[in-house]
Amino acid sequence: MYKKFLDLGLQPLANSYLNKKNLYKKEQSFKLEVGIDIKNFLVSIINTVPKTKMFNQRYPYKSSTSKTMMLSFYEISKKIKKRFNPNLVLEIGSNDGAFIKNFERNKVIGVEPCKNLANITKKNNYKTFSEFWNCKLAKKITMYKKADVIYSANTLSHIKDLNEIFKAINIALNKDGVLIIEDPSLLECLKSVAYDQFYCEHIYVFSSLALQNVLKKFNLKIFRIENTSTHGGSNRYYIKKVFSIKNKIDQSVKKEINKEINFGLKKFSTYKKFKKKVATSKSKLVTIMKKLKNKNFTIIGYGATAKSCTVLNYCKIGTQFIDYFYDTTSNKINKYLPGSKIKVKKYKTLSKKNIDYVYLGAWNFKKEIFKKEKKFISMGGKFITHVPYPKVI
Ligand code: JHZ
Ligand code: SAH
Repeated sequence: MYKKFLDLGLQPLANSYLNKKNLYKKEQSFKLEVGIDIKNFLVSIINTVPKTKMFNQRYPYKSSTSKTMMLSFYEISKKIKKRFNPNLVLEIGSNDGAFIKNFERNKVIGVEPCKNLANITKKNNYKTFSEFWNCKLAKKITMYKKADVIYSANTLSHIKDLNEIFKAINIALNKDGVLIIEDPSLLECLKSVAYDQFYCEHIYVFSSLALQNVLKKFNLKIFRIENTSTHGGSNRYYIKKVFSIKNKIDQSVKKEINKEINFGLKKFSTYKKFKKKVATSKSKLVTIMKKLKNKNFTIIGYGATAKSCTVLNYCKIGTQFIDYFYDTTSNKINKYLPGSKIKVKKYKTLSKKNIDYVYLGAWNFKKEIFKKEKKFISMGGKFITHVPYPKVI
């Protein structure tokens, strides 16, 4: 049973971009509420949307649109090769191939339910199964050869049925194999009041505590945790079948869990405090927008993210404040953000001539974006962010 601690209102599906034709049609929506399973400390959205409504041939997100992610996938694949020398790597949620393209074609298999994306890697001759991850698929893929490494970034937190995921992983993973999961960290999310980590696709925001509890049932164990800076602060969990852990568990596991306990992830009061901070964040962001608009400044958005969908709809920010969003993703251009109906335009280098303020939808790529927009910044162009608290930078 989930104990509710946050209500982010009625929300559309975060990646269901609108086009001119359906702009004024009633959008599908759901109540975005967040709760915690007190037994496992697992934080989850309470009402979920059927997976096929979110992940289908129209899915627009492409991992390879940011240099930061490309580099991160290159580096982890180098590490995997060096540390584990795998004969077969399996990726769950391979998207457009940003990770698998770092491996030899005969040593890697992708699983990606969105056909438009799976077709990209298939065309590049990477073996890809365009299906949802489950036991049946695990048996089919690894009938003759099991995986030495299963890697899954920003995907397992999107799958409701954790029983099915981990049962299937147990089927597909070699007895000495390593499962590597990478997902946004609940600790970082709460610390930086990044409430936009909650939307339809993010069914769970994992903590080490919760994951450790969930894994017990499947005889899987975390033996190492690395903190990574991607997506606003994530954790990379290294996991093995319990009986195959010969060496000691790395100290990083205890360290991370203690960090989480000390922050208060086991106490419901921590989540109630977060709820208050979220409400403050909303009113501050709206105040900033109102002040700037009253002075007739032009505000645009940068990075039409799934996260933005939560912020814009929760704060009721629409075209009264933001003229349009810039984004580099081909599938989002000339479409409209769900709910707020703000238009997404093809990215152009920012110019002070027609833009004063830029709301950072992709705040998780602040470093990469600020580097790209050096000129705009040097000319006095300003950004607005809500993480870790609403401010102009
Ligand atoms: P980004 C999606 O979330 C959905 P989103 C999903 N649920 C998830 O977990 C993460 O991805 C992994 C654009 N951009 O990665 C590209 C620029 O325009 O924060 C993207 O549309 N210029 C699967 O959508 C968006 O911003 C740039 O210079 O919250 C970034 O989306 C850069 C760097 C990005 O994920
Ligand atoms: N791993 C990439 C992609 C993350 S986006 C990255 O880190 O950038 C999440 C991906 O998971 C999407 O491409 C989506 O289609 C896929 N996905 C969602 N549900 C899934 C499921 N049940 N099984 C396998 N993949 C799934």
